[in-house]
Amino acid sequence: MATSKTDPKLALAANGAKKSRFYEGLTREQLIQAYRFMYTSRRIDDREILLKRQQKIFFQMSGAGHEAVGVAAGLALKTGYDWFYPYYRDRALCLTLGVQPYQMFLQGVGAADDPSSGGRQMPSHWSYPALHIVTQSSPTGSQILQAVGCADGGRYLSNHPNAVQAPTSGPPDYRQFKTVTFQNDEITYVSLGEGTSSEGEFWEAMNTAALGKLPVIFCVEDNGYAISVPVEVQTAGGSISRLVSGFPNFHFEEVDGTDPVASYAAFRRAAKYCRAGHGPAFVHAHVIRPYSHSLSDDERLYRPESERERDAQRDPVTRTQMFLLREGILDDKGINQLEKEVEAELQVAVDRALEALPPAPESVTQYLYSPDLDVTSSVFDTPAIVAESSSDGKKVAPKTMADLITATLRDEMKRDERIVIFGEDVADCSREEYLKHKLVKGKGGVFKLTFGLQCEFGNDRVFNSPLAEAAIVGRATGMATRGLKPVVEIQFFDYIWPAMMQLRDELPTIRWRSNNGFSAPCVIRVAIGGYLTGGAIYHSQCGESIFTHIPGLRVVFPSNALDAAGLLRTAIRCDDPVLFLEHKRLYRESYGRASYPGPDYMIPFGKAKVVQAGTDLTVISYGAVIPRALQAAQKLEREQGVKVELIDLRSLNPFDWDTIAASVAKTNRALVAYEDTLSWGYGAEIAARIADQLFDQLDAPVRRVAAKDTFVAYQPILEDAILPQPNDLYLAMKDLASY
Ligand SMILES: Cc1ncc(C[n+]2csc(CCOP(=O)(O)OP(=O)(O)O)c2C)c(N)n1
Ligand SMILES: [Mg+2]
Repeated sequence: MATSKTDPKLALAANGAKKSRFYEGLTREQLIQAYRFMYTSRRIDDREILLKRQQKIFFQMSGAGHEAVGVAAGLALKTGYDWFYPYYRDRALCLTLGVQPYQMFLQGVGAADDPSSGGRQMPSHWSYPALHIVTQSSPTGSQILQAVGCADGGRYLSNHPNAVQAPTSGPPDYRQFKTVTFQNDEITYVSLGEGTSSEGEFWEAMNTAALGKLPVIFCVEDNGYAISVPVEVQTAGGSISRLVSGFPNFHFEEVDGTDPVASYAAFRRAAKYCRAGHGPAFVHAHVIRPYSHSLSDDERLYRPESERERDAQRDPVTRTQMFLLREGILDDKGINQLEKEVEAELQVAVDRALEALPPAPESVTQYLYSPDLDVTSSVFDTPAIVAESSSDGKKVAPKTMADLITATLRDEMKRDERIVIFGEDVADCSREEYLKHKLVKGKGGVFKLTFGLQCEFGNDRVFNSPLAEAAIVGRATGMATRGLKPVVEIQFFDYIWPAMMQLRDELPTIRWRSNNGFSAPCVIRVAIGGYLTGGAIYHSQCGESIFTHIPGLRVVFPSNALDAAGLLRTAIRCDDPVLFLEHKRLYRESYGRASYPGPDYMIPFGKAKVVQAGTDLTVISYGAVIPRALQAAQKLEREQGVKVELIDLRSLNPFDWDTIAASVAKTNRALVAYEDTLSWGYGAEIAARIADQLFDQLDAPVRRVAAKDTFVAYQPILEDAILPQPNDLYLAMKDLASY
């Protein structure tokens, strides 16, 4: 661990005048340029504030007080080479990296031509692909894990340079739609406020970066407040530097972030450390916040004038101007000239931006999903090629869903070097020497679905993650942004919730919010569901509707081995993020076993399977309810001659409306059956659509069978009473058929 601390009293005054004329390696021209960026940044804020008051823009977030540290980071790092996850106060950084003021004003007015989001995101939510500035969101802190994943992705590519290549022949896949680049000594920069360092994801990111010695610069821009909450109430002991100082493998800097020269020196040292491959760096920059939190906040309500005046003494723009004068780098005339040029440039930029056209209302759903590769298309409809007998001539026994998922993962990993698998316990054995000396067999997941993959593909392609679900998904998102295909595992659906911020506000939004500037197609495999006889409340949950409710996220839920293989391959090859729900009870069920359908078998999403054709009643279901519904339907036919058409949706978003509609047109009766709690569930939406769009075809009300609106209990008698059983399905079918 290396630590460097610059006296917060500041290098600006002491440095240039007495020590050297090199200003920590910055030339006079660079210092003038730095001031220009800082002044421009401040004046853009001032302009935006005016525009907001005139109701010409709709939101304003200022970078005031944070200019020096931003410019310093921009000068020390390389634009279009390193990667940047800058938070909303990093206007000066973005200017230094090459964003034009005009582009910032386009964002303010929400113009169609706004290169960061096409009018979809608030101003100061940066996204500029060519500059490697990755799309940013509003939740504070959710960028940090992605930055770690980005660094991880860069390092992986550096170790697997062939993975960059995309196939030029064969079936299309996601690799053909993204240019993937890396540099062997690249750095990922991520910034946040000191308030945000209280978020759990920050600590998960620090831990992951330290564990992997990843080249990430964490920059905490500490302005002493998170809206109205002062740092001593936010951070135990009042200093984030103190709290993080125990993380191994880090280089630490604490610096006056209102001093561009000292900040530059800190970033230079941090960058050197990271580029050399020693590990991550932490830059704690003390800055000020002269313009309240945002235009919706008036800091005079919680900060006395005396405190605000004290801050004003450290204003980075004024101080840098004084410094340039004192050092004789610019005189009054030079300063005036520079400021006049900036004002003129901004005037032109504002005038142009105010004339820019807004986006077309019809475009609102564009780029929720890949515009290049349609996951419902026939590209993903490939035949199963089954070997009837093995190489020794023996007939091949049908395989379980677990077997076929493993086989699919294995074949896809062989085909595509960009696939990495991580999650809790997914590796065979993290202590590789045990495997090497054959002391252990290896684990490969709590359900053993990844067994053998680490041994076959190596521990940089299949590895255990820390026990941190947000880190699993956030890191995967960052890696996928770089072009890798993480296929990660959430051990139990019941524990997916720490990742909810990443799954709701990040992963599915990336393509849409960046107007197709970025995408993160990865696969999240999740063991889901009950019927376990003792699974209880925390090993039995469903809850798929929470995720089908999220635009931008594909959700699939196979009920048998063959579908699991075909859908998983599609999930891996497609260009959208996919939540792949694997029912634990079905993993090794005798129902639905199948022979391996070969290394290219795929099923398009949004295509249901008619499990059993019928004429009297349509049952729409998926997952572990399918075998139960089939049992009930067969009994009903045996006993009453009622012919049920059973539809297995297989994929929940998108879902196959055409098959439902055609079936209901034939049977005139519909029952929706699912394992999750009845109310507000996935089936409610299907039922509502049938009632709305097929009303004329119906001879009976649309019914639902689902779990009781409670948690799943441990005692099997209770579990049976809670989850939908074959008999519940039978009774509902019988009742509806005779309605
Ligand atoms: C997860 C989350 N919680 C709350 C908010 C609302 N919010 C926006 S900025 C902010 C304060 C952030 O303070 P800090 O991290 O110190 O950054 P600063 O704005 O001071 O630069 C809050 C609470 C949010 N955007 N995201
Ligand atoms: Mg703050």
